[in-house]
Amino acid sequence: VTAILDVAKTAFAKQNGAKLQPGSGQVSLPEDIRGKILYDLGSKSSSPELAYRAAALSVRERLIDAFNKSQEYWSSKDPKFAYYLSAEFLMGRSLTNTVYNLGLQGEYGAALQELGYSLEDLADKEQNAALGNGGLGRLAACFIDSMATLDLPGWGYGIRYKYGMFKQALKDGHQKELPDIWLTNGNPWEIARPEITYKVGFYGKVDNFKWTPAEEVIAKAYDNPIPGYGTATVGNLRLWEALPVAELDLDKFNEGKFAEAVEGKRKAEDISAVLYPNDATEYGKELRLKQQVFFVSASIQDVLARFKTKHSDLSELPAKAAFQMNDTHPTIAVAELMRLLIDQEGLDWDKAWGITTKCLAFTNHTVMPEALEKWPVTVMSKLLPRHMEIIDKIDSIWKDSLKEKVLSQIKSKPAPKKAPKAAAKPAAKGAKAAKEAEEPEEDPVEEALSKYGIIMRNPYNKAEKLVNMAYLAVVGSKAVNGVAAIHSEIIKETIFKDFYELSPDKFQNKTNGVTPRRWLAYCNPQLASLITEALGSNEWIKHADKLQGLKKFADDKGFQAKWRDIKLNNKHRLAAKIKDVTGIDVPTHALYDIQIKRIHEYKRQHLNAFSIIHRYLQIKAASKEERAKFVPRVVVFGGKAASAYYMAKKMIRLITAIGSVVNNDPDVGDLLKVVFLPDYNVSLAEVIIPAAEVSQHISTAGTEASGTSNMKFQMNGCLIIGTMDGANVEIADAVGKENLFVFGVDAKDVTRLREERKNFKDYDPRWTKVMDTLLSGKFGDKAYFQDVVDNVNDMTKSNDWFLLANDFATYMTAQDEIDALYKDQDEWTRRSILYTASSGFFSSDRCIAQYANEIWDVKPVPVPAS
Ligand code: Z15
Repeated sequence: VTAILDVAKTAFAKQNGAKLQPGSGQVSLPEDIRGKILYDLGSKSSSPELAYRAAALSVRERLIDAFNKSQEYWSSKDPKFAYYLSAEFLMGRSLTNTVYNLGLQGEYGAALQELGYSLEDLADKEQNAALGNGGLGRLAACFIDSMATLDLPGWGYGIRYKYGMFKQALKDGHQKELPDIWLTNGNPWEIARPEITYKVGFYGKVDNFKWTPAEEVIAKAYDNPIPGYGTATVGNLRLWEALPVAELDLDKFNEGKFAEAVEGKRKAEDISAVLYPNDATEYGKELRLKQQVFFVSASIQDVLARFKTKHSDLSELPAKAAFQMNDTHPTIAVAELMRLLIDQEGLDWDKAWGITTKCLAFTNHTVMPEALEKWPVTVMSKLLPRHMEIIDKIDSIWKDSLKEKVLSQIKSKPAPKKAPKAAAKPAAKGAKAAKEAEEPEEDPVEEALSKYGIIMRNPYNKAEKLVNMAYLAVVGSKAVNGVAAIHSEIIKETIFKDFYELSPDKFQNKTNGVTPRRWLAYCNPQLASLITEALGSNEWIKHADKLQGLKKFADDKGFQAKWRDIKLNNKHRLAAKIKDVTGIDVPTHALYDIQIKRIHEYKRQHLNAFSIIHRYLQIKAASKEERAKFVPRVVVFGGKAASAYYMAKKMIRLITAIGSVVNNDPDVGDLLKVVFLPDYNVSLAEVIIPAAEVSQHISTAGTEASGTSNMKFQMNGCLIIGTMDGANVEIADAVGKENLFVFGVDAKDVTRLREERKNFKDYDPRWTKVMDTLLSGKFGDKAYFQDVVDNVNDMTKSNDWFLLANDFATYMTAQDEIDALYKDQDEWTRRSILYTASSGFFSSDRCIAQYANEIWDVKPVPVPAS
């Protein structure tokens, strides 16, 4: 068959003139690209945009060849696969990554040069695939890169959003959201699979365990090949698009009601239309739950369908498939796998439960209560009546299994005397009091069991019941993990304490990682060359531990000078970018200080902003001679605020307001520049991170699960100012804590401090000055910033939940240490080299190898070359 196809291909190509295959030596690469411009894009002239698309189409063919080989090979070997279920994959651009991973940079570089272009210039024309919000989505992208690189049979599964993460513009210093229309010119990196479709149902009735959905949609597959580095393996990211079962309602159409005739189509397509732009904040909308079931159901159906082409006994499923649930978003998988096994495959409950709990694993990414999804039972029963029935049963069997334990606990402890409720709350009035009075007295066993309940009462509205998705995931999974050592400890002590005590062995840690390909080798090519030269090989790109070998160069003055030169070149590149998008001139001799991440109170960009105000006041107060001693700084911010996040949007305005005063004050000049780069995304990060000299990871201890940009900065030799939070703790262990600028309270003290703050009086005078300046109107509309200040500075209105005032003094000390150290460029550079040298642990290759060994039990199956 292959031979016939080859003959047919060549015959067709000959007829077609330009369609000769580049790999076959029949046509040169520049000719191939020219042919694509002419025949695929239909243009007789070229432009960078057209050349990008033509080059991408050319690369696509080679990628597909390798992809088909890999998938056929894996299929023939039938190994166990890992399936990474994630509502988000923040891929960024693909051209450079694909060309480099396939080892084609030489060929394509030369071909494009012949056509008058460079790969780098064309790469810039590609739209970012922004199908994710931030850390969680980018982590999923790094993970599938590592799976392919490690030859691990595995696929990602997610949603092909028509509109990804919104584009951020600044209007008068305020965030403005614009739609991300990324598919208009087509997407050369995907392969549509019209023949791979599944139905997903919603609403309707359950009659004697049989569900008849009232609405159905089609999930259509799109494959996105994921090339590994230094291997023939090409993995897959399969994304689902929602389509109507019928294009048109013919009855309505024939009645002449054309708008109504397409109503159903629009409703179906809505499901994969937009990414919810919330990072670790509330969702709560029915459409969001619909998206979740939509992609989870299609993915599991797809896996079962493939499994059944080779096996008939479903009890073998756990030996062939591991599903990793990325946060609570895909956790409806617990109920959906049960439903498919029972309702479609005819298994009994116990057998289905045995299989489900061996196949699924769950990663938690946050302890922030607003991000731990809890769906009202009313919403779930309406949209997913059969799933709700299954969850009810899981919950009751689960609690039954704990009854004896709870009973013995009750017997061993004297029952606490209950004060009569009405008398104990003299102040309770009106509706609230009525509700509490109506509350039925709980049976003590039921009450003791309630803390384990998957179905729980809404603590703010006791009449409402909620499905706690994280608890459903914990009960339905064989393993539960956090994403950094400290975070994995915290979840065992807080949100999952009761579950941890019941099954301690279920709980694991998998410290996050990032791909050293995109985040060092490709985004920082000069540093990559220097590293390869120093280490004598480029093996570090695949074995990041080898970066350790740089340690012996840390004190080498000649090496330090080369290292610094490259940083300076990268700063020039960033300065040009800043000039290009904001018009601001920033000096390249200044210290580049960066904070890029989603805007959130817990990440405390406003703490950074307050310290800038302090710095500004210091400069203003200084004499000419004193000013000469200041270390010039460029402070760069980037990040999006969730559209409905009021305070985050004010934080952006705070930064831009400070920038417009500081950047235009002649007293300040080059000593301080404050830049907010709009529309922070993956490709902007690839320019910013290599140029960074210090980066800020300053969340209130205990709030940032891990952070992953901290690892990217570390890899690129950027020093870190940070709290003992998330992966900062492990980075400090690796680099040596004394080489970071560490400040702030410890996670274990946070709860106590929040309590104590009710009487907080101990304000640092610098802090008070900053607050006064903000309220003086120095940075524009003082009324606008009143509630920003109130939130952190007025204990009668708020209790400074994220402890900014509390951490301010130690933060300022750490800032002073930065300035002092920057004056000693040799020591600064020595540390910078040490950061990169000790970043190997934070490769996603290490992280994914741990998932594969410690959770999935998936083994590498290397695809033979050619
Ligand atoms: C998100 O980006 C993260 C957690 C979430 O629960 C959601 Cl909904 C989105 C982030 C964490 O905030 C960050 O600390 C972590 O590094 C990242 O996930 C990847 O684990």
